[in-house]
Amino acid sequence: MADPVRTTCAYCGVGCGILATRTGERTLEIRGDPDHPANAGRLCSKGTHLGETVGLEGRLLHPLIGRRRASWNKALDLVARRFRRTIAEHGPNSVAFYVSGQLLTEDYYVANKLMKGFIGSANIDTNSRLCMSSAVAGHTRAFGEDIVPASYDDLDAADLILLVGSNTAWCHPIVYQRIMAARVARGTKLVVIDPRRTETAEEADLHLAIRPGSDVALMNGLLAHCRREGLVDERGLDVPEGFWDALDTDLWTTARTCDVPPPDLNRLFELFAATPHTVTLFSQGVNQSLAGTDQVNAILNLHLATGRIGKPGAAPFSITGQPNAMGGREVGGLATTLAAHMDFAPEHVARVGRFWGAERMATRAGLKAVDLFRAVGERRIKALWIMATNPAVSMPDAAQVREALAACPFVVMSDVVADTDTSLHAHVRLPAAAWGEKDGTVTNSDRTVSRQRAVLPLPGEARPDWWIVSEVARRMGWADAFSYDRPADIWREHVRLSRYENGGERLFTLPGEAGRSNDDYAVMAPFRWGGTPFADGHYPTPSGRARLVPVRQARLQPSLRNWPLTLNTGRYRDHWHTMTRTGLSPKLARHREEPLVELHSDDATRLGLVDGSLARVGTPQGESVYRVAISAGQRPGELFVPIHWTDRTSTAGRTGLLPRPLNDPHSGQPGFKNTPARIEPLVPAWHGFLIGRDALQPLPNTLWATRIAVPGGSLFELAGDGDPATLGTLLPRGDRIEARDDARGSWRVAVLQSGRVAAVLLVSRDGPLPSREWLIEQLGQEAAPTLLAGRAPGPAVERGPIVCACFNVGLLTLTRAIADQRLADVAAIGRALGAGTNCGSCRPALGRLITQAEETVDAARA
Ligand SMILES: Nc1nc2c(c(=O)[nH]1)N[C@H]1C(S)=C(S)[C@@H](COP(=O)(O)OP(=O)(O)OC[C@H]3O[C@@H](n4cnc5c(=O)[nH]c(N)nc54)[C@H](O)[C@@H]3O)O[C@H]1N2
Ligand SMILES: Nc1nc2c(c(=O)[nH]1)N[C@H]1C(S)=C(S)[C@@H](COP(=O)(O)OP(=O)(O)OC[C@H]3O[C@@H](n4cnc5c(=O)[nH]c(N)nc54)[C@H](O)[C@@H]3O)O[C@H]1N2
Ligand code: SF4
Ligand SMILES: [Mo]
Repeated sequence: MADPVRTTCAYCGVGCGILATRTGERTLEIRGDPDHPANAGRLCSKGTHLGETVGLEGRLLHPLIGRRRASWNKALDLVARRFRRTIAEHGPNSVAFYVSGQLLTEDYYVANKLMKGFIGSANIDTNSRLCMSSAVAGHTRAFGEDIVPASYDDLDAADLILLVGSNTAWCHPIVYQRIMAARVARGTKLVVIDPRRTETAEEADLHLAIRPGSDVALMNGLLAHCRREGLVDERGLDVPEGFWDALDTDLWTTARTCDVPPPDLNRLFELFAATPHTVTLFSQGVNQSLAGTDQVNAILNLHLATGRIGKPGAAPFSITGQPNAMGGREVGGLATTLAAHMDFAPEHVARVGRFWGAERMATRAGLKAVDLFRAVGERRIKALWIMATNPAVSMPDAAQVREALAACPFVVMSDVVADTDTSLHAHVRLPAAAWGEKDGTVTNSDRTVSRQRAVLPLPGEARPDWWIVSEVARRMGWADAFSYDRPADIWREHVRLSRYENGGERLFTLPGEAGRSNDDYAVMAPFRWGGTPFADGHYPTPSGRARLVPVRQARLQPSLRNWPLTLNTGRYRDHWHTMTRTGLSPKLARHREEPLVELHSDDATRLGLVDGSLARVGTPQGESVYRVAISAGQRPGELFVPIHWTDRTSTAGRTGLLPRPLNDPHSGQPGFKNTPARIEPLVPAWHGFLIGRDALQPLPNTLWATRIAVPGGSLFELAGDGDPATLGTLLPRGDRIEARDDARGSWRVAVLQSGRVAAVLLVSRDGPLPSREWLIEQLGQEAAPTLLAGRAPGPAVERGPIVCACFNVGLLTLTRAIADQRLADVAAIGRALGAGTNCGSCRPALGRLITQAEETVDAARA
C-alpha cells in the first residue's frame, strides 16, 4: 500500500486534516490526521466517508461543447473568443464569473485577477455571497477589515459558548465535538439561540427558541443589561452619538420581542454578565437574513463593548461554511472586495493594479450574486462562467435563475460532475479536477491555511481550475500575467501581494517574504495567520479604534393572509449542499432518505397534515413537495426544509425555488431563513418505492420521486396520480415475479436476472409498505421466498432509519437495545452496538434517544 497523503477534507470550514491512502485504482482509505490542529485526528461522518465519493460515476471527464466532446484546445479557444468578442462589443461589464468557496485559494486568485485586473470588471461574485457576506460586511464595519478574531483554541479556553443560528452538531461536527470535550474538561456552559430545537440545542444548558429574525433585539437587550451591570468599557472604541439611547430596553421588552420566557432570558443575561471568557459562534441563522449585517454587528457590539475580544477564550466567532470560504475572502473573491483584504478605495485599486501590472483594473464594485443573475436575466450580462457551484439549485428564487441561464447567450460551467441542474444551461462544460486530485491551499474558519494534496491521478481529461482559468486568460492575450506552471507559483504571488506596500495597515499578511520554494510548498504544514487579532487593542480603522455600530431590531415578519407561515431552510447532517458528491455515498444517504418538511403538531392538526404523508409547500416564488415530519422542535407557525434535493435527485423536492430573491442591504446576502409560506396536504392516488441496480435517469415522471444511493444501486420513493402500471416501463429486463391485489390497490414486482434480484417495485393505494432496509440488502442476491412480502423469512427484526452511518445502526435497533439492555448513556450504547464510537456525528442523536427513553420510563412511573 502507498504512503498516506496529508490533505484536508473536501467539505466544511472546520478544515479537518486527513490522511488519505490510495488502496486501488479509485479507492482511498481515509483517516483523520492526528497532527492537524483543526481536528487532531477526528473526522465526522462526511469526512469519514469521503472514500465513497471518489469513484468516476457521473464525472465530467472531457470538455463538452453542447453535448459534443471537444478537445481542450477547441473548448478553451471558444471560451476565450466568446468572452473577448462580448467584451469588445458590449464592454467589460457585459461578462461575469460566478465562483465558489469550494475553489482552492490558487484557483480563486487567478479567476479574480483575470476579471478584476485584465477584463476590467468586478463582475465576479461567489456563492460566499449567499453564505458569509453579512459577516464580511459586519467585520468591516466594526473592525475596518474582514478579520475573524477567534480560533478553535478559544473554544478550549472559554467558560461560556453561545451558538447563535448554528446547527453546529450537524454542520461543523468536529467543532461541536471540541465544544463537548471542553464541557467535560472544564464545565463550559453552552447556550443555543435558534428558533428550532436542533440536535445542537438538545445538549445545551439553555436553548432560547427565539422568534426568527429577532437576534438584534436579543443582542441589544443583552448589551443593555451588561451596561446596567457596569460591564461596559468604552475605552478604545468609537461610539457614535446616541448609540446607547437606541439600546434603552429591558428584559421584559426583549423577552416579548424574541418570544422567549423571561426567566430563560434572564439566565442568559446573568450567565453572560458573569462570564468574561465567552465565545459567540454564529453562522447562517445570523448571516442569511434580510438584516444579516446588523445581526452580525449586534454580536460584535456586545463583544467589543464588554471587552470579550482579543483575549484567549473571548471572541465573536463567525464560523465559515465551505472549505475555502476564508481563502476566497483573502483573494477578494467577492464583487465588492479586492485581493488581499483590499477594496475599491482608489489607493487600493492603484496598488493592486501596480502589483499585477494590470492592463485594465476594475475601479468599482461589481454585481452581487442576486443582482448578477438578475442582470443575466435582463441580458445585460451576455457571457457567464460558473465555477464549482450549482446556482440553478442554490440561489434564491432558483426558477428565475434558471430562466436567466436559459436566456444567456453564452454559459460556461467548470465542474467535476457532468450533469447538474446548472449544466443543463451550459454551452461549454469544462472538466475540473476533484477533491483528491487537486493541489493547493484552503483556509478554514480560524484562519488556518492547509494544503489539499492530490492522492489520485487526474481522470480522463480533467484539469485543475487554476489551469483552466490561466489557459483562457492566456488565450485572451494575457500570457505573461498568467504564466503559472503550478499552484506554488500562484501561492508565491498571493503571499507577495499580502505583503505588498503593507506597513501593517492590513492585518492579512502571509508569512514568507521571499515566498516558498516548490519543495517548501509541497511539504507546507498547516499554519494560522494573524495570531490573536486585536490583542493590543488596535484596529485597522483610520482612528485605530473599533466601532460600535448602532443597530435596531427590524420590523418582524408579519403573518400574511395567504402566506401565514415562515419557511426556514437548512442542512442535514450527512448531506452536502446539492449532493453532487455526498449523493454518491450509500452510507451517508441513509441518515435522511427524503426531504422532510418539519412542523409543529398544532399546525399539522390544524391543517390536516399527518406524519409521513406528503405536503406541498408554497411561497410566492414556487412550490415544492416534502414528506411531513411532525417535530416538537419546531415553533408553531414555522416550517423547516432541507436544501439538498435537486432535479437530479427528486421531482418537486427542490427548496431553492422557494426563497425570495431579497437581500440584506449592506451585504447583498439573501434571507434564506425566513420566507412567507403556506403548506397543504398532498394526497396522491398511490405511493410506493423502487429499488434498482441502475440509477434511473431521468427520474420517473410522477407527482413525487426522490432518489438516494444504496449499495449497488438506487432507492426511489414514489407517489403519483396516474396509473402506477406505467412504472413497469422503468423496470429492467429479466424474469418478473409479481403479486397484485386490485381490491387493496397493491402491486408488487420483482425483476430477477440469472435468479438474482435486479429490481423491486412496491406500490400501494393507501396501505402500508414494508421497510426498505431488508429489500435494499436483497439487490444482487438470490430471491428469497418472502421477497415480495418485503421481509426476511422468519420473525421480522426491523432496524429502522440509520442513525449511525459508520456502523449501520438503525433507530429501532437502538431503541430496543436501550430498553432491553438498560443502556444509560452514549458510551454504553457504544459498548453494546458500536454506534457513536467512530466519527461521533451521531452522538447528539444517541443522547437524545437516551433522554427520550428516560422520559418514557418517568412517564410510565408517574
Ligand atoms: N452536513 C452539512 N454540513 C455543512 C454543510 C452542508 O451542506 N451539510 N454546508 C456548509 C456550509 S456552506 C455552511 S454555510 C454551513 C451552515 O451551517 P449552519 O449555519 O449551522 O446551518 P443551517 O442549517 O443553514 O442553519 C443554522 C440554523 O440557523 C437557524 N435559524 C434560522 N433562522 C434563525 C434566526 O432568525 N435566528 C437564529 N438565531 N437562528 C436561526 C436554523 O433553524 C438552523 O438550525 O454548514 C457547512 N457544513
Ligand atoms: N434555501 C437555501 N439556499 C441556500 C442556502 C440555505 O441555507 N438555504 N445556503 C447557501 C450557502 S451557505 C451555500 S455555501 C450555497 C451552496 O450551494 P452550491 O455552491 O450551489 O452547492 P454545491 O452542491 O456545493 O455546489 C458545488 C458544485 O461544485 C462542484 N465541484 C466540487 N468540487 C469542485 C472543484 O474542485 N472544481 C469545480 N470546478 N467544481 C467542483 C460540485 O460538483 C457542485 O456541482 O447554497 C446556498 N443556498
Ligand atoms: S467537520 Fe466533517 S465535513 Fe467538516 S472538515 Fe471535518 S470531517 Fe470534513
Ligand atoms: Mo455556505
